[in-house]
Amino acid sequence: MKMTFRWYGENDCIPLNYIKQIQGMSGVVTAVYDVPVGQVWELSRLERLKELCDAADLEMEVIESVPVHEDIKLGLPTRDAYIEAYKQNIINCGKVGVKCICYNFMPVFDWLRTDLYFKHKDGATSLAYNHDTLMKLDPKNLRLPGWDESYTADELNALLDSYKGMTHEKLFDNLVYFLNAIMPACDEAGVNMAIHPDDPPWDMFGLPRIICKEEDYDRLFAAVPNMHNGITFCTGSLGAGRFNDLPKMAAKYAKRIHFAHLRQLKYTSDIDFFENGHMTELGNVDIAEIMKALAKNGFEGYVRPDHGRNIWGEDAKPGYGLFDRALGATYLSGLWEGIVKSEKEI
Ligand code: DNO
Repeated sequence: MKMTFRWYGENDCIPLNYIKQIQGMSGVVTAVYDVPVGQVWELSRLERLKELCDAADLEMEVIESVPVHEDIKLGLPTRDAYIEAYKQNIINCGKVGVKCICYNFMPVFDWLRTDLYFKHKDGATSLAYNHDTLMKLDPKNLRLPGWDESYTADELNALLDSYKGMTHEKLFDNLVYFLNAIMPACDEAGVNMAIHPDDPPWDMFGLPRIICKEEDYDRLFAAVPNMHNGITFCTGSLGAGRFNDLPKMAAKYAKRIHFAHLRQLKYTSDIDFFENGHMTELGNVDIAEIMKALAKNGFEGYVRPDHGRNIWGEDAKPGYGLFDRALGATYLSGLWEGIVKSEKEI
């Protein structure tokens, strides 16, 4: 297991040396953020990021994300050119020592939340999800931080229209087509692909979502068995689905889990939730059992503390402050050390 921390590049207000000061931190998870989706990232841009990480004595072995162009998800004739660009990105990432690329295959929208500043009694804030509130929103006017914000309202409308008639089966076929096409580049570059689950794991605004539950992974690995085809095991996304048994899934797929996002959430109804500090007792995700399942089943991937609360007056990007993610990282490293040591003693 390697503990990592998401870093939004040179514009991130959290400096690399602060990240290095978190005990047990091996490296950062980052990306080139200002190149439009579907284009090749210049090697020099990756080299620049790598130099900064080297200077801070942090590894840069995980990229989150290389986004997938919507034409690939839609299966349009133009997809092949975008796939070629994606392959070049994989090769370029490999050249600077990247070992794992996180991506998702959610149509149009990435993660969805209705409150970025949900207030806790102790003054902390965190992200929250309320289904009824979301259903009342107009998808054509939605914006959340961290998404691709480059669409104009007209472009977003046109994109939503182009998904009319898209089924789960077609979307899955388009994912398999994409993965089969890029696997040779992954083999050549020694890079693992780690698909992020749909967040939350159910259909949204009539758009199909296909990476939500155990059977979805079974189907994915049956279709593309190459071990470079793997998972970003996001406990917050999968955990929002009451139907998912996370420790069971972590054990079953431990060797396919190239990257784990460990995050806590607390249910407030059958479907709603808010995010919380990482400890197991603070929510419905059994972080301790998940770590145990990973450790016992040969997990060798990267971990990062996901979405923290905003605490101690920090004015941070929602979910991505320094303080609570640093606490999360040390909690997770402590759990891991305890599990590994007790395993050796048995
Ligand atoms: C949210 C993140 C996601 C994730 C992408 C991966 O905080 O976990 O935005 O980076 O879905 O492609």
